[in-house]
Amino acid sequence: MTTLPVSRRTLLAGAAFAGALTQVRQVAAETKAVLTSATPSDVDSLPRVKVKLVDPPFVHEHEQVATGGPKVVEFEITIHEKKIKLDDSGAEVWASTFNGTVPGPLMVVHEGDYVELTLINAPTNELLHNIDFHSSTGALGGGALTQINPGEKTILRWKATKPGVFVYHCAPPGMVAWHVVSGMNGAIMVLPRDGLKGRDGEAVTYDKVYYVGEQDFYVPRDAAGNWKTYDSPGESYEDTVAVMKTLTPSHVVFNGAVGALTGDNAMTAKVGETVAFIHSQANRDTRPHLIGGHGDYVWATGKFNNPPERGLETWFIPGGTAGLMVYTFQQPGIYAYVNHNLIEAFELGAAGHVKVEGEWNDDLMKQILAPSAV
Ligand SMILES: [Cu+2]
Repeated sequence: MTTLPVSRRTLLAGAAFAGALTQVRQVAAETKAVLTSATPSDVDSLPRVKVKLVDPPFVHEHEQVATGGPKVVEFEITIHEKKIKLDDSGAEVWASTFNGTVPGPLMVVHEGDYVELTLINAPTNELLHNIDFHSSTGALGGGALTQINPGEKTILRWKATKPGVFVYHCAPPGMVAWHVVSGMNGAIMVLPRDGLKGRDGEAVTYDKVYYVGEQDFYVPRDAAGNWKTYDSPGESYEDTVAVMKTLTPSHVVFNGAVGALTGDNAMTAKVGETVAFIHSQANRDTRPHLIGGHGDYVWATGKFNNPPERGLETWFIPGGTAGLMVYTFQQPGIYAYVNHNLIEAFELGAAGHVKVEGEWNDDLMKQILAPSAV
């Protein structure tokens, strides 16, 4: 790691925003006092489960219908700042990551469970980080209680009271946008205890689940139009913010890079299998679409107290939101799963593949005449 001058490093750690920081810390202290006094004393007697997180697009093992009562679900995430390659043209970015991946890992709990996250800021990092869970209540989503410098850790517990899929992201005072578009976001799914339900109360279950995290990146170019590269996250800060302010991303990708979910990395399914796709975008609006398929059940804004929409072609997910789509595949083949702003999909990278095996159904589609001369 390049050593930064102290003044620069301090700035990057957020101390230049001392006013805001002090304010946030005060809020944090007050909130902590309230939280402590209001915390039910029986949380300590609840069963505890330790969950090992896995890298997206995969999701850790979980029950769809909860057995037993509420639990304390323990997760551990280490924050790593690392250089990642975005494509084959030399574009790279100093990503800030939860657990080393963009997006961070998907967590799954049930409504009424307590999430207990140990958050570690790796000592090799240079920036202050924290975590804001959209699914939690109070203290800037936990952001005010979790600010940690490199080499520090913190433990946050919050009760999952709202069922749905929700974004989480880093939100350090004064630098929220930069951390989020440096890849520091992920999602959590809070399932209803009795599982997902359709509009008529029917059970909606899935055979497998994938987590697609869409990310906009803003890589600066030099005067000749070549991608600029940097020795540390801090060195890239000013140039990157300048590009961010154009609101024009250089890349819009799934799971951290162009091609992260295509070819050998494609998602897979079988005909007859029901697949849940969780899709998050922490910063920008998006519109997922499965080319050749549909959204059988779609919670576009991801909140399970609302009934799902049925049979959609494309669904809209506002920036700062995670959504869920459930589809039963009916035909084999390679499906493209895209952001249906097709410029973002095919020119900037927001496309993945689902490789589906099984029997072709002629009733649903049949080529009556292969392309031939008139
Ligand atoms: Cu951060």
